[in-house]
Amino acid sequence: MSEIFKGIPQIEYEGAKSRNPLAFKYYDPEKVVAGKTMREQLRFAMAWWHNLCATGTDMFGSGTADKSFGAEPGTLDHALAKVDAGFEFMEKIGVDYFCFHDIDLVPEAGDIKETNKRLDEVSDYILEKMKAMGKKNLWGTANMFSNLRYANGAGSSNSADVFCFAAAQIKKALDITVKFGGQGYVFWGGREGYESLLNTDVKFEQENIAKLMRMAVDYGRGIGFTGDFFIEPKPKEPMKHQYDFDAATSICFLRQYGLDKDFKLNIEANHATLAGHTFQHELRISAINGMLGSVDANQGDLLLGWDTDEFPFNIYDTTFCMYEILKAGGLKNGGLNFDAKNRRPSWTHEDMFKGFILGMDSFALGLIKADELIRDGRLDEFTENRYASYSSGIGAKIRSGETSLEELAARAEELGAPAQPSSGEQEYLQSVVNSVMFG
Ligand code: XLS
Ligand code: CA
Ligand code: CA
Repeated sequence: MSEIFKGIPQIEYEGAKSRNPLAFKYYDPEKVVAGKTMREQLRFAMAWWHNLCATGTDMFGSGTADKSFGAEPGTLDHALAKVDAGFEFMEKIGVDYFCFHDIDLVPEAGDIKETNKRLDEVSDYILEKMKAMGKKNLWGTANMFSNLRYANGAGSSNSADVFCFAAAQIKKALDITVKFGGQGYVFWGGREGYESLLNTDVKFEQENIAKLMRMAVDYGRGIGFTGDFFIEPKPKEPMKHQYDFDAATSICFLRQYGLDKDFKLNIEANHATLAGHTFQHELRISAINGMLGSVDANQGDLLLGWDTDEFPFNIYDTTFCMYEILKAGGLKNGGLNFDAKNRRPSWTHEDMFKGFILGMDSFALGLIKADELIRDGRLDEFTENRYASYSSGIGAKIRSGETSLEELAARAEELGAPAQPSSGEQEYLQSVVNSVMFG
């Protein structure tokens, strides 16, 4: 097997002053931050679909990037060449994990038995490489949105036969995830949603999605999958209404159908902003519900409003993401998956590396700054003091549930006029953040 990314060296850490475009400025894998090495804290993953498959096609033009890797696209040879490219890429950039959809790995055949045969062959080859190079699978998933049969959804399809195909794909994707020792299995909604209520039984569809997930859990546990199942919330695109709109909606769904013990959430930055939330909000809502599982590390463009899947660049966002992760005690079975792609005009193989360098450095710097913010302590101290009225007297009784509306009303009457709450001092806290980040 010959080298694919010729001329690209092993990417090393050179420090913030380096002007070498093919070097890390902040990501120093062995540097210890908050008690663990950066490599352990960040657990970066490569998304097979964007990095090895996407060529930059958009609705106005064909791809600009050459991802043939020396083989004819659409052939099994190409599927194997992508494996070679993927492992050489992970090795040179220093990423330990990858994530995949079933049909990122092989071209889908007309018959599912043939697709599965191809998956066996290519996954055997991947496993060989994983063992030889020490690479790991973060999570697997099934693509239940591209094929025409999923036009009306997969678990939410009106067709029971389509539901069977979805089940078959999940079964196989779980088999491969377990074969790779993967730590997660993702359900992103795909086309699980609707365009019009005029033809849709929402309750029926949601019940069916839950049944499919329950069968996936039962099958997965039966074949030895001990990792986490994840729902990846997204509010829109491709469907107008996606059932897994955001973290709160997805948690409600999981609890409603008794799936919350096996599932956590995979939070994607770009999906958070599409839902009208910040990335940090979605992480916090997941974390406080014990549901923070994994992260799709990218960013959107607020001026555009669709799912642009850009490499992370905004250090405030990476800092607050790592702040939430550190506060939650880290990601257990999860990691930071670069569900991100180069912009269409950045079409060279070198750009693939530069995208990851940007993303990895942005998160490394975010990790350093989040740790500094936590150690600085002023945010925590302020927030704790802000609720101080609940630590004694009537406040303590409210917290412990030892009071009643009557007692509280009597207290209000005693006070006579509404009490003035203390200032939120948001501007002061924002300046604390800036002084920690840039001081
Ligand atoms: C699409 C999603 C998808 C999932 C995996 O918007 O981000 O790529 O991560 O199916
Ligand atoms: Ca994603
Ligand atoms: Ca996305």
